[in-house]
Amino acid sequence: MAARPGGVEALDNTVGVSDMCLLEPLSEENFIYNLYERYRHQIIYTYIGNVVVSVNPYQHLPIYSASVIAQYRSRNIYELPPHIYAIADDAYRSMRDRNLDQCVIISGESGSGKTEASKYLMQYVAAVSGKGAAVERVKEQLLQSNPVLEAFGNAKTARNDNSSRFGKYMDIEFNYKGDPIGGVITNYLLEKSRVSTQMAGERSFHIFYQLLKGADISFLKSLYLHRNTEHYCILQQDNPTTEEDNIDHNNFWDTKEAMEVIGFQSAEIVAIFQLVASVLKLGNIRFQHISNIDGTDGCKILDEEEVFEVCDLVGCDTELLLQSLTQRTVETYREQVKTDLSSFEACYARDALCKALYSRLFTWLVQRINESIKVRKKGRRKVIGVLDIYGFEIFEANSFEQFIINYCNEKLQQIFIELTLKEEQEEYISEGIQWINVEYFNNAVICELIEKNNEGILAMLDEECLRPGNVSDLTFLDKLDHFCCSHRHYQSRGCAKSRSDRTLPHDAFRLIHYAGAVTYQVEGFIDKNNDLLFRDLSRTMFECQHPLLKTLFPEGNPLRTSRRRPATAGSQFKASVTELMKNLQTKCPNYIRCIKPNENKIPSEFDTELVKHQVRYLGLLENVRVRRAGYAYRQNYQQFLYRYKMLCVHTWPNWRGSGEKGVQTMLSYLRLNPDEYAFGATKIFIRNPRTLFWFEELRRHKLEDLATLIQKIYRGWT
Ligand code: AD9
Ligand code: MG
Repeated sequence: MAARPGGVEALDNTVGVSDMCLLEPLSEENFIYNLYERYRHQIIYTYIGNVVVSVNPYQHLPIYSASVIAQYRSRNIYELPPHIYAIADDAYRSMRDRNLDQCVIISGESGSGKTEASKYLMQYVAAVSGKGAAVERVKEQLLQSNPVLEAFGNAKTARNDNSSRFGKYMDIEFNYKGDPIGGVITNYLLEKSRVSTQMAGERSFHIFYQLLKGADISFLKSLYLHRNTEHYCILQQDNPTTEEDNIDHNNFWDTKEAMEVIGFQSAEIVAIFQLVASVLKLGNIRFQHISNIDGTDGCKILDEEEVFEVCDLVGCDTELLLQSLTQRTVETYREQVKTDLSSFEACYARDALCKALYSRLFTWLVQRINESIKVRKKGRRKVIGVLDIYGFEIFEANSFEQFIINYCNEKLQQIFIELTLKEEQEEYISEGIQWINVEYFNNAVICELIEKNNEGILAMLDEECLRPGNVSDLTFLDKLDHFCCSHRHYQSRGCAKSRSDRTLPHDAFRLIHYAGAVTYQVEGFIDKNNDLLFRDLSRTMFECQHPLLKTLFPEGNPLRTSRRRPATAGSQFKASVTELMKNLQTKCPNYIRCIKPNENKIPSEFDTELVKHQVRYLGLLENVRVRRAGYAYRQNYQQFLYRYKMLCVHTWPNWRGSGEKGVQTMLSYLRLNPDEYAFGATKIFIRNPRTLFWFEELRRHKLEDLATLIQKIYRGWT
């Protein structure tokens, strides 16, 4: 294929239809063919009304340049070919000019392009909003939070080489003029199990490789590190190529620079890398089994050198760390007794420490960034929130992390249904507009199965974690089988015949998610949900001289008297997701629905079956149906009249009657086909996006005529 032009020309608008609402006839086949045709011509964006459907191109396209940004600036959404920039502009102007807080919800499965979309969106908003040194600095800080969080929170997975292993919601805050003045980032559950283990072909978090490949040898020496990743037991990487090494090397310097732009002090950066290095070194500690004289199991540390070096890095008493890695204090009513850990238990405790250290460091980083970007001035702020959360995942082996990630995606689908399908249909009813109901699959029933108080899977997991006695992952599964087998989205081998699937392993259950069936291995559920660290280790961490460790391990403070059990990982996540959903519901939603065209991460391959699956579960066809059966645009009478009254001699310049009558007068003057609009109780509904586009054109011509007239009058005067 010939090289494509750059700029907005690269977004050829003549291939297929640019809004799926215009498809004739509407069918799944046509929908996918339209996506395919456009994708084949490297046109990755298509609308469903004001929802952007984006197909990952897996190659750099010339559609994100400054000139394209300039062309989308202050233009109506239907004037130019579909682009993320168009909805970014729409959201930005609604926020700035109409005082409406916005959120952009980006969804799609792992590797579909959500994180990239969120960055293009931020880049656009930064480019079109205010100027001046102070504003530029804020923008730079907001943008630079991305490489830092990606370095510490993203990793290579089977699905995506740069997969977000945490959820992120970022509020960008603006002043009354629409200039960015700061932001707040909320992070959701980092997949910390990745710190100690990774599946074949995957990697741990980027920062480990970046540090080893990128840092100066003298810095590595000061952290007691070797350049070679193979030296570290917790790092997996299959024979990295020189190119991969170079990428890690360069990214290290980008991450460091981004930290500096955000405002991290040099000492803070060193402190952060001391902890990263400590995680690597702790991961290298091996234990040897020993039998105690009293017949109990114990263990000894084989790699004391690593312990000494960690102690040096974090200012820890060596004896204390050696002891807390191999022994555990058991508190009874009257006394405290030290018991030896078996080598198995010691490995478990070591891994728990690595994971706790790393994930708490990550949360601290987010807070630290928030400290830098927070708005210090009082006064009313307007907000655009951007949600980029881990996509739906189905791996060969799925564990607690996938369960949490997929639960979150169920909730996002729920909010999409609530706000676009359900609410839209309800609005027609409340406005008294004639309406044919469109059927769609409502996944509320799956959300309930997972999160219902006292009865949902999360509640049962918590119950099992808190239950004294013989508790294991399998007793948790028994409990699920007991309560959930009658649910049509739950399957397990332990269920009665009619609901059982004999192909399932004994230690797994399956959920029929909105996006597909996922089999979860229960191994590790109890542990990961409990998320406990032996108290000896948190005490030891708290006792260290290192500047961050007291903050990261507050429960290690011996003066802390609270014996309250911390909330489980599952219930914390549920609470934060509930909070997030509430927050999103207070804002005007904008959607980007991302689609992954192939599993091979390569350009120009369009796997029809894979795409069909996503189109189905994202409910895109239902979305088009609701949109087509209804009206693309609606606005309250007064606002509509205010914008377009100049198109009619009877309503311009002043209309004295009711808003509704004014709009009626105007539309009949324009001789618009009555099928094209409907009068609701409080709003005018316009069926076809093209009608609106036509109004905008007319309005622009009128404004130009007016401007020419004013110039003439002015010249006549002078
Ligand atoms: V996950 O749920 O975090 O695992 P995402 O975020 O949906 O996933 P991501 O944005 O990371 O996927 O995209 C995956 C890769 O696809 C990127 O690293 C790019 O190499 C590629 N990609 C995605 N979108 C674009 C794009 N608009 N242009 C070029 C893209 N490449
Ligand atoms: Mg991502």
